[in-house]
Amino acid sequence: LALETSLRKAIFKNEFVIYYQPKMDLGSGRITSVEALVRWQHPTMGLLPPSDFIPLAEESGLISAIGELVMERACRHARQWHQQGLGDICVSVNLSAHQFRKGNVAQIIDRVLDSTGLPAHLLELELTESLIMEDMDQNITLLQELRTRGIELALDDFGTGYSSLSYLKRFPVDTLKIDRSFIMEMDTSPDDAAITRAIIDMAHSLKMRVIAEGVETAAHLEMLREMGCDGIQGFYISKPVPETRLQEILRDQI
Ligand code: G
Ligand code: G
Ligand code: MN
Ligand code: NA
Repeated sequence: LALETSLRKAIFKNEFVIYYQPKMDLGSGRITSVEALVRWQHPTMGLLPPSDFIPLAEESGLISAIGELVMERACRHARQWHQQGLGDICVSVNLSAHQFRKGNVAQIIDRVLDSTGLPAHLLELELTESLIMEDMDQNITLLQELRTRGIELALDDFGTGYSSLSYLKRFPVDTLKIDRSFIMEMDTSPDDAAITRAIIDMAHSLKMRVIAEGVETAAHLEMLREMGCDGIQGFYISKPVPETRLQEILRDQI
């Protein structure tokens, strides 16, 4: 309860900091998008990772307010990178089921895009299968509506959920993100390599882009390139970094 009280205070004072993890497009070798990952700059405990407070935020419903702050700030940053000549960098924001349940997520996104001036195609939402499945028909309608605005949609942690592949073709998403559990041992596990290759081929058959998470070595990168993967994210490219560091990374590739 003490933590929930201080989390409420943190929202009021906006003590959240966003780190960004670059994603590299394998066709061009360039960073074309980044994932926003929230941290809590706690007044006494230091910089807290999401695992320390996101579960409580989900449980208490405070995740909706935090998610809105994250989206607002991430879109503002992406707009600034554009204005600073750092390129058309797409920013990805993780959404939780609670934000969908509230029913006003489209209005919030519209307001954020409007107030920050970020073009819709430079915002990507990362969703999980379980989030979409929670109220599938209603959520698919909502996602289609967001997509017509030009917002990008990605299915996060793909391969770890329980949803049937027959649902996948109904999900209106642009990109699949292969969960890092398949990537991290793909160079020693033929099974993981086979699953990864199958996901890539299936995504392409469904006209989706596919990116791999948890890429930690050059060997992973080369295997994924050979398999036709479109993009990669992971420590081999960069760990999540503060916004000022991201600016340097983007400046270095101009
Ligand atoms: O690097 P990392 O420890 O930052 O992230 C851990 C997890 O926390 C990620 O897998 C992501 O799903 C979750 N997460 C990070 N930022 C956010 C956020 O802004 N909103 C939500 N709902 N989840 C987030
Ligand atoms: O939203 P998601 O759960 O996918 O968030 C990404 C999480 O994965 C973050 O916690 C981030 O720090 C972590 N991560 C990103 N790249 C790597 C990587 O190459 N290896 C490992 N072990 N974790 C990673
Ligand atoms: Mn994610
Ligand atoms: Na993931």
